[in-house]
Amino acid sequence: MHTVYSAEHRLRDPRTELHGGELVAPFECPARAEMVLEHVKQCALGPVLSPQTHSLDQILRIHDQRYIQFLQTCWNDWQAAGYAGEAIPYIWPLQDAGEFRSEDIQARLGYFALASDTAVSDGTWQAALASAQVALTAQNLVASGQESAFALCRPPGHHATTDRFGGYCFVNNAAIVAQAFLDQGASRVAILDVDFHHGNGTQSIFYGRSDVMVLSLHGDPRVAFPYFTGYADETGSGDGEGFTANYPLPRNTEFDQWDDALTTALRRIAAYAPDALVISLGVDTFINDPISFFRLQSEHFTRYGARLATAKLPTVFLMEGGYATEELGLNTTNVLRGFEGG
Ligand code: B3N
Ligand code: ZN
Repeated sequence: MHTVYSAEHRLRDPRTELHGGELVAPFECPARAEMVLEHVKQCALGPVLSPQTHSLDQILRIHDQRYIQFLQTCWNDWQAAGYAGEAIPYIWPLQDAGEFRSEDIQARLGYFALASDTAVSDGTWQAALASAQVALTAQNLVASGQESAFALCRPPGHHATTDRFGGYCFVNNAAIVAQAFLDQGASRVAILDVDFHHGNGTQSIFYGRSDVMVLSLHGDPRVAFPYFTGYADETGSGDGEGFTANYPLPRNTEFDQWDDALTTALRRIAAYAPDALVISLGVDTFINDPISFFRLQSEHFTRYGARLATAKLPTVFLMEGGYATEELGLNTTNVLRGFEGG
């Protein structure tokens, strides 16, 4: 399997994350992608390619222009305002406040942020753009005939909505890849999100559409980020009714229970008969992940990788979360090698 990787991910290196009322060292850090790359090379998964340049238009198929402009200028505007720390929002519009009317960087930060965990720092936009280029290059490989490809995206994407960042995500790589398949002639695309956290951004982007089915296995949002979405009764709306599926799972979920949910999701995908499959691959389902609460062990990642291959679909894997840095590379490559049959 080809891997697409860009060293530009290192430009996203914030000093701070707001957690529990303290500024802590971010869990989502450059060492993550480097560990995965090291394992990709060590296990000889296949060639490692640099991304091609794709037009910003492909990102604008998913994200609002004003939001992208905000990401492009946020750090400069924040610095120009004279703040000493990194850009973290502290005020949000009330739900009934309508369009915000202030252009102050504080107002724009609050408007375009879905949470305050994720600081905007120098290089964030460049890294997020490179992450999307990595994703689109992997999509191109699969669209051109490769059975599968791995986009070693960093920062991740699945929490980003059309116009909100948060949960360590800025640009929704899975949505951009799915849209690229459709724009190149696919009729239906399935996105299966196996990250520990609900992919709220991906869900919201396609909630009213039937040409992209979004399925997500994740920690019960009653007790896990992002809290407000990911419930089993969220099934899509309008034309999209029946094309969203959520499988929330409780604390201490073991592999067998997780795998039962995967079986159900794979049946839904088979019935949908998509032209391509996009996997939002987070490995924060691992037992030792520092911010999650499932109990998958390293060998389970190999087993479910093999199960994903039974869908027999052109497949793009996109890196999402996973914070047990030591085992991150092994768990990720276990999925990919499992998919390839060992
Ligand atoms: O949920 C958390 C969080 C939970 C537990 C933590 N411990 C025990 C140190 C720390 C943080 N934070 C909110 C931001 C989480 C963003 C999730 C990103 C992700 O992987 N999405 O897939
Ligand atoms: Zn996650």
